Amino acid sequence: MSDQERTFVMVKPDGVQRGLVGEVISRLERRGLKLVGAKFMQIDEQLAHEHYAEHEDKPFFEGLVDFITSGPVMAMVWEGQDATRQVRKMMGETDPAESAPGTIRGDYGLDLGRNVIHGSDHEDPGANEREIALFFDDEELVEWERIDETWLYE
Ligand code: DAT
Ligand code: MG
Repeated sequence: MSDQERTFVMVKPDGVQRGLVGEVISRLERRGLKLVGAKFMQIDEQLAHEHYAEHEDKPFFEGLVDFITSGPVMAMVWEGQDATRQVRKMMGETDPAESAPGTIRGDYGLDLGRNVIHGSDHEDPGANEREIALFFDDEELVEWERIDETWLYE
């Protein structure tokens, strides 16, 4: 059970509208990742700006904020070995059109601005912890053991 970490994952408004919340959760569960927090919510303007602060100066920023606040999202925290990087691999590339079949974006998206899922950036150290803290209070996260943990980890 080394390298256990938590990562922030969100089914975006397009994924929610298209009924993909269960599909995303199933894939992460089956992989062996553990759900430790979940919140079905609507993101307001301020939270959207904080969450996407790194993109503030990009030309697509306004459209991104409009999109992420346009409907409910499923915000979640998932835990597991190397969780941040593994979730990113399961997501595919930022652009669904460049994402391999078998990845979430490669299976469920076609357009860069409608890419179904957010996951913390594994190349940005601390991004996972920052995003978790932005969306969840400590007491909203649950510590528990999956019954199959001894079969998931050597
Ligand atoms: P990722 O979501 O893969 O971490 P990112 O952090 O670079 O990608 O960008 C955040 C989101 O912004 C991304 O999911 C979709 C949108 N986006 C990124 N680049 C874009 C672009 N060139 N045009 C339009 N939207 C873009
Ligand atoms: Mg990112």
